[in-house]
Amino acid sequence: MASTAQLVLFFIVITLLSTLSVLATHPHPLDPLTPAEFNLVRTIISRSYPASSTHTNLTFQYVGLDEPDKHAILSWLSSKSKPRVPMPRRAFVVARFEKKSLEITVDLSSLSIVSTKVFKGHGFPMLTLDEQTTASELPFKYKPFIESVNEKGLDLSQVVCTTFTVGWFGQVKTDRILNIQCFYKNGTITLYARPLEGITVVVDLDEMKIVGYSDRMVAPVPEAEGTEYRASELKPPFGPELKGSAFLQPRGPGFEIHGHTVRWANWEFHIGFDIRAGPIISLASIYDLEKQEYRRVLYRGFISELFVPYMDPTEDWYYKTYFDSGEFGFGQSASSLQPLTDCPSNAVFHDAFYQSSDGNPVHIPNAFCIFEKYAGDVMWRHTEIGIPDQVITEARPDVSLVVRMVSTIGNYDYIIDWEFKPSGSIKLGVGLSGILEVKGGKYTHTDQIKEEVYGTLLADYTIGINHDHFLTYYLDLDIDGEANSFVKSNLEIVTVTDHNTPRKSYWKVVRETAITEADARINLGLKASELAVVNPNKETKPGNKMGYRLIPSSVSHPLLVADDYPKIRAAFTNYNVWVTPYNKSEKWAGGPYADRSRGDDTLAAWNQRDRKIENKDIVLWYTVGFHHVPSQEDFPVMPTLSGGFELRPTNFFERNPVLKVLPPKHVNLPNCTLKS
Ligand SMILES: *[C@@H]1O[C@H](CO)[C@@H](O)[C@H](O)[C@H]1NC(C)=O
Ligand SMILES: *[C@@H]1O[C@H](CO)[C@@H](O)[C@H](O)[C@H]1NC(C)=O
Ligand SMILES: *[C@@H]1O[C@H](CO)[C@@H](O)[C@H](O)[C@H]1NC(C)=O
Ligand SMILES: [Cu+2]
Repeated sequence: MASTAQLVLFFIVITLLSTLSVLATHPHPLDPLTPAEFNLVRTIISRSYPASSTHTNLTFQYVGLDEPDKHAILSWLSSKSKPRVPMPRRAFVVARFEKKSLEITVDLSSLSIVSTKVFKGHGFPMLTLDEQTTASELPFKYKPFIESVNEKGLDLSQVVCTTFTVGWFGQVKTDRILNIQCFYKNGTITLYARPLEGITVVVDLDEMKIVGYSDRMVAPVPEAEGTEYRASELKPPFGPELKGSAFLQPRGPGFEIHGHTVRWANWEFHIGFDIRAGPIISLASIYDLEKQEYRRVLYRGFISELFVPYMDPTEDWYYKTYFDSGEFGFGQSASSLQPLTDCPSNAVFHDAFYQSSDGNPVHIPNAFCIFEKYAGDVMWRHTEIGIPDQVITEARPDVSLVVRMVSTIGNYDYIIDWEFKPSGSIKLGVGLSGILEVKGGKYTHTDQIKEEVYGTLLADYTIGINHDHFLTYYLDLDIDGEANSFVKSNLEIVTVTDHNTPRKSYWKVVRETAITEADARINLGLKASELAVVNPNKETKPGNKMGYRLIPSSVSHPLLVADDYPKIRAAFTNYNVWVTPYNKSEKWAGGPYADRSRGDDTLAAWNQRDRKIENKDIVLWYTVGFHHVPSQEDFPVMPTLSGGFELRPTNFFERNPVLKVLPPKHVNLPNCTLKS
C-alpha cells in the first residue's frame, strides 16, 4: 500500500506533467481547455470541495477558458519572440454546491483557486446533461406517473421522458426546477411526435426529486405511423434520386490547420469551443495584397444566446420559452458530424471537449468540420461587348471556406456555419432542421377545430405549435484596430427644387455616427440604411473610412407585449442590432445565469447605461430571427430552413481584393470531356 506522502508526491508529479504537456502542445492563449486541463480543474477544486457520500457533491455546471484580457492577447500576438512564450492559463467555473452557484476561477499554472464568489443574483447556471438525464429517469420510480401510464393502457417500457426549462413568470422566489414531459415510442424513434400531452412532472434539481405532478391528459397519443425518417426503415417508392455531389481538389485542400488556427487563401483565424457558446471564432484577419499584411476584422465572435418562445399560453405549454444556449448549452449539445452528409467529402473534422457534472472531460468527436465550398457560384464576372469586333469575358468561381457545427437541442438541430470568402466577406449561416415540438390534440381535420390550437394540424392528433427562433450573435469587430465607430448610412429622399432638371427626386446618403449606445439600437426594415462598423482613424487613399457592413437577412421582431415575462427576460431581442463598448464580462446577451432569469442582467439592461461608443473598442450584437408557423412539410423531420447575415468590407480595401485571383487551371477529370 502506498503511503499518503507517496500519493501526494505522485499527484504532484502527475499534475506537473500534465501542466507541462498542456503548455507544450497548446501555445495559443485562446485555445479551449484541453482534457488535461479539465482534469486539473477538477483535481484542484476537489481539494477544497471533496466528494462525500453523506452530503451532495459539488457539480460542475460550466467550465470554460477564462480568456486573458484582450490587451494582453494583442500584445502577445505582436510579440516578436518566436515561438511565443505561452500565456498563463485560467479556467472559469460555475459550480453548484449546497444550493448555491459558485463562481470559481482556477489558475492552471499555479494549480490553485484564485477566487471563489457566491452568485447572489437571480437565475441559475446552465443545466448539465447528466442532471437532465438523472431527472428524466425520476418519473419511472414515481407511483402517480406509473399509474397514469398504466391507466391509459400504455406500456411503461415504451415511454421516454425529457427535460424542459420552465422560465420565469413573476415568482418572487424561484427554485432550481425543471419540467419533464414524456413521449411514447412504441413503433417510432420520432419520440417528439408522440407526446403524452398533459402529463407534467416537476423536478427540483438541487434536491433531485419530484416536487410536482399533474395529469391533464385528454387527447390521444398521436400515431406512430408516418413519423419514420430513417432510410433503412422507410418503404419504397424512394426519390427524388440525387446523383451525389463532389468538389474535387486534385491538388489537395487549400487550408492549413495549426493547433486551432486555420489559414486559408487570404484568411487566418482561430477556432475555439465553449460548452455554452459552441464555436468561437477569434482573431479573424485578412491578408491585404496591396498592403502586404494581415489586417484584423474580428476579434471574437460567437452565438451568445438563442431564444425560442412557443406561442401557446395553456397550462402545459405556456412556460416553453427556452434560452437554448444559456440553459442547455449550445456547445454541450454539439452533435458529432457525419462525413459525406453533414459535411462534404473534402471536409476535415475537429473534436471538442467539455466537462461533465463531475468535472471529467467529455469528448465530442467530429464536433466541427472545415471545408472549402464551391457551389457553382460566381465570385465576379464581366462580359464586354461594347468594343467593336471583340468580346471579352472574365469570370472567377466563388470558392469559400466553411467552419460548421451542428447543435442538437432536444428536438431541434441548428446548423451553424461561419463562411469566409476571399472577397473579405464573412457569412454567418443558420440552418434549422430536426423534429418539431408538437402537441397532442383530438383533431384529425382542420374542419373539426373550433377553438384556438396555437399552431398547425400536421397529422392526426398532431399540432405543430407556432414559435420563434432568435439567435443573438456577439461580434467584437476590430476593423483594422480596436478603436471603431458604428455608422448608420441612411438613404434619404431628396426633393429636387431646381427646375433645371426634369428629375423631381433622388436619394442621398446621410451618415450618422452613433455616439452612445442609444444611437445604435436598431430595428431593421423600417428605414433604408446601411450599417457599418468603421475605423474612424483609418482611411483609404481617396479618404473613405475603412469599415465592414452588416448585411442582414432573416430579420424578425418579437411579437409579445412588453410586460410578458419571456419578453422581459429576452429583452435583448427587442432590437435587431445593438452596439456596446467592449467589456470582458458582458458576453451572454441573456445574462450569465439564463435559467429562470428575470431579465435584470441582459444586454438590454447593460445597454441602459447608454455608454459612449464612438471611436472605442465596440461589440456589435445582431439577432437572426425566424417566426415559425409549422407546415406539413416540416413533419416528420424538417427540411432545413436557412437564414443568416453577412459582414462585408466597405472601403476596407483600396479596390476589389479578388481582382487578381487567377482563373483555376484546367483539371483533367476522369470520364469527363469539356465541350467548348
Ligand atoms: C459524491 O461523489 C462520490 C465519488 O464520486 C460518490 O461516491 C458519492 O456517492 C457522491 N455523493 C453523493 C451524495 O451522491
Ligand atoms: C404498440 O404498437 C403496436 C403496433 O406497432 C400495437 O399493436 C400495440 O397495441 C402498441 N402497444 C401499446 C401498449 O400501445
Ligand atoms: C462591465 O460589465 C459589468 C456587467 O455589466 C459591469 O458590472 C461592470 O461595471 C462593467 N465594467 C466596466 C469597466 O464598465
Ligand atoms: Cu422552428
